[in-house]
Amino acid sequence: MKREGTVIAAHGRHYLVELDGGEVLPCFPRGKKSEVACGDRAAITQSNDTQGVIDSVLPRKTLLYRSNEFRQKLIAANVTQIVIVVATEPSFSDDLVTRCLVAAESQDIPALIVLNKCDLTERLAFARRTLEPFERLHYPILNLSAHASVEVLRPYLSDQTTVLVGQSGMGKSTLVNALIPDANARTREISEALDSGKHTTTHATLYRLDERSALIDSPGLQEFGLHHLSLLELEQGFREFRPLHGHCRFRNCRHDREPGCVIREAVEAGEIDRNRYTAFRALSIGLR
Ligand SMILES: Nc1nc2c(ncn2[C@@H]2O[C@H](COP(=O)(O)OP(=O)(O)OP(=O)(O)O)[C@@H](O)[C@H]2O)c(=O)[nH]1
Ligand SMILES: [Mg+2]
Ligand SMILES: [Zn+2]
Repeated sequence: MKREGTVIAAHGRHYLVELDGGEVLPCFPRGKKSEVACGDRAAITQSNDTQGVIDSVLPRKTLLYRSNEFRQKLIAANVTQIVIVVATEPSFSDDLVTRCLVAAESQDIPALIVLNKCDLTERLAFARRTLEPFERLHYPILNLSAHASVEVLRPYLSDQTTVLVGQSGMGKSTLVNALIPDANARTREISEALDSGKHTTTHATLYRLDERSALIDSPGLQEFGLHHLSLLELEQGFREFRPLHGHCRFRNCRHDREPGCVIREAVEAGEIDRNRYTAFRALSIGLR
């Protein structure tokens, strides 16, 4: 029987598809290459009561993914919003935050940053300082503690399909459980009890907040390669570069050491954050 549904869990070649109507069916992709992401809409053939085959993925509104020179890894499809989760402890990489933001900007997906574990006050001031450059760029930043209350985040999630991304241990799954009490997302406590590795969440899962809102939990990121972007897309991903676009002396300026580069001038003048510029330079290597 031909059906359609939403991919609510993607684990290697194993998928869970929530059929329109509500029931959940384990599915496998047709063919060897599986390019199906959590959040995808899929056309499936239901083989029997307990299994189906994904015939095709319906056109995506957005696709969030990362890539290195060899391959790409899908994170989530059809999301309308990205929440980058960082925490007071363990410390987080501002470079990774920038990469997540560039990926979001390149797909025109609005992003916000959650600083979690604000109950751990010792490193709170340091974490806030690290986030200042993003605040100056007008990315919304919410301070909260998933252990105390997540209510400041809830209004942002309504009518959205939101994906939580970030490094391992930041508290993404804890946030999911706080927002959706019957989600039962596996958090570090549970994996420590089961003694299973460092990354607690091993695959992306979509949870329903209500009829029109969903939340996707994703595995912790250690790196976020953006090899699939062109130099122009990368540049557009840095929102503070946009007003300067086209103003460098050379039209094909890579904003490295070219004379008359307005981006470099803005860095020297303190108008563009130096760490952001360094991140841009690192990401631009090899891009055309
Ligand atoms: N003190 C404190 N600890 C928290 C808070 N939120 C989460 N934690 C703890 O942080 C640890 C990691 O939480 P997880 O939710 O498993 O982190 P994750 O981001 O899902 O990690 P991965 O699945 O590996 O990507 C757990 O021990 C949580 O209890 C918080 O607000 N305050
Ligand atoms: Mg997790
Ligand atoms: Zn330039």
